[in-house]
Amino acid sequence: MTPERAFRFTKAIVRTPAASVTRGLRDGPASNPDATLFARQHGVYVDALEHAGAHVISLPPLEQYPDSVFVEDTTICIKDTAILLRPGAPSRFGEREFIYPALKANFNKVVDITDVYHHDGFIDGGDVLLSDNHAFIGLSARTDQRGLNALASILKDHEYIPVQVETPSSILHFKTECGLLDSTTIFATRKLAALECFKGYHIIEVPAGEETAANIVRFNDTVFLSAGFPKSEALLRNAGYKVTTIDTSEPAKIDGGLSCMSLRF
Ligand code: CIR
Repeated sequence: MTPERAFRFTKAIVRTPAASVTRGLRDGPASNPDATLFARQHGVYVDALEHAGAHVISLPPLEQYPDSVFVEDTTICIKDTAILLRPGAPSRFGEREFIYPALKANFNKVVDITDVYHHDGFIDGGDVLLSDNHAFIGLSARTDQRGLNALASILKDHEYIPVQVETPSSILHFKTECGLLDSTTIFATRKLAALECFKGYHIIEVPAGEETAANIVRFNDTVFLSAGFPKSEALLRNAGYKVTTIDTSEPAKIDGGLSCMSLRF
């Protein structure tokens, strides 16, 4: 197993937000995102990935899929292998076929999770947190037991130890409230930390009231943090991390954050 494989990357795949992003799925009654501002924030995100060392592969917008900017939910990337998932929201299922060509072009091997036990379960990438050794997979409204089992069986072949977690029902995706800071440290809300699933890891708890900050991205030496969370920013900087803040006000209106807007490998 390659040390630091969970955050040493050279490439990222993103998809330009479509104008239809204003109709993205959301849990609550949040107002529609502003498509122009969303695109601007997405541009800043792409620049930050490049600055952190990514060669960014940018895919064209898909108007028929308002949530397709959130590419993370379609795929798990592990070195030279991509695992094509079965997203759990009916309106997003078709995103699979549009990410597939980019996976074929950029990975040595693409495994379609559908082929594992010919299963018909569901799983979103937002429910999967990979460290160097563990694959934490959260059951959620988008990820069921069959989807989880299929992914776990594939990941075992890539030297990951699967850890099944019950995501509290108030949380959309497991990673909505946690993220990897380094090989042994996880940033997690109190609610997720209380599940005691991160045994053996050091947890830095997201300051109360800043739970939305939990969805970070570690890319090489940089930790991306959503802007507007001063306690989290100070906490991470004081812990020695190099932090870049990015405004995610528009993705947040449709339950999106930082990790969901890219595939990193
Ligand atoms: C959805 O509900 O599917 C999108 N509006 C948000 C997806 C966010 N994805 C993620 O956190 N991995």
